[in-house]
Amino acid sequence: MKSLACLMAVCLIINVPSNAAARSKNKMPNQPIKVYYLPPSPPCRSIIMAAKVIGVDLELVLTNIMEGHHMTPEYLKMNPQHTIPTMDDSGFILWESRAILAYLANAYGRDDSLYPKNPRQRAIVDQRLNFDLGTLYVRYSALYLPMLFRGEEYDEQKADQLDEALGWLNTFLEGRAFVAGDNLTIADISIIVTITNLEAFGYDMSGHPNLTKWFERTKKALEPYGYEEVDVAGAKVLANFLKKD
Ligand SMILES: N[C@@H](CCC(=O)N[C@@H](CS)C(=O)NCC(=O)O)C(=O)O
Repeated sequence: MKSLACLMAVCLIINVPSNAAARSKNKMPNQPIKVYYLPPSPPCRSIIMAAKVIGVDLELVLTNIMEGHHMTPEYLKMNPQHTIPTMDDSGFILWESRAILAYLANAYGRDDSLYPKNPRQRAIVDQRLNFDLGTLYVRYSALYLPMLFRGEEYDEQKADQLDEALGWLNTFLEGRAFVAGDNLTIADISIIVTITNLEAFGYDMSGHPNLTKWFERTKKALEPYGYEEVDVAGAKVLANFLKKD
């Protein structure tokens, strides 16, 4: 197992100011929401961008999973599953990035555009989030995590399975600007981190034209909310890791 120690030698706390300007006070958290994170971690990147879109402040707690900071008794008490991201909103603890995205949008969203209240519209967002959790990210992980962390070779069969999932995503995007409809939702913010990794890894997505158009559109939509500094920067760290193999 390689080490990302250069990136995470210490645990520190970083305040990420948001654009919370026009927010009524009762919609703001009492104190910044803590998120235990690591910069290159894809699910952590989605939380940071979503918080910026929503306009809610985060207190980011750098958590070095390569050095076991997620296995301390304190961390395990908070999250027995020992994953990052983990959120602590004034004592309300939550993990699983897509659940955190939904919570932030529900609790602090200016309106319901990121996570619609309409049952059918919300169901489509949920379907995309579940597709991401259960299919897209799983197939991405099956191909790339062994290459990233165990130095294994590119596996054509796993690549075909990932490409099949990208093909499904391409089909979902037929006639839609964003993955769940006409506007950006938390599903786009969850899915883009995987697609950003694929771009950084040099994966050829040109066979999926709806997907590549959506990718450019969503990059633009997230540009003011840390797309380059958070998402691309994290993906580049992983890509460098890949190239060292
Ligand atoms: N489905 C979870 C995945 C979380 C996850 O596996 N995070 C990785 C880092 S990207 C992690 O915490 N690994 C350490 C561990 O599982 O012990 C989510 O979206 O939050």
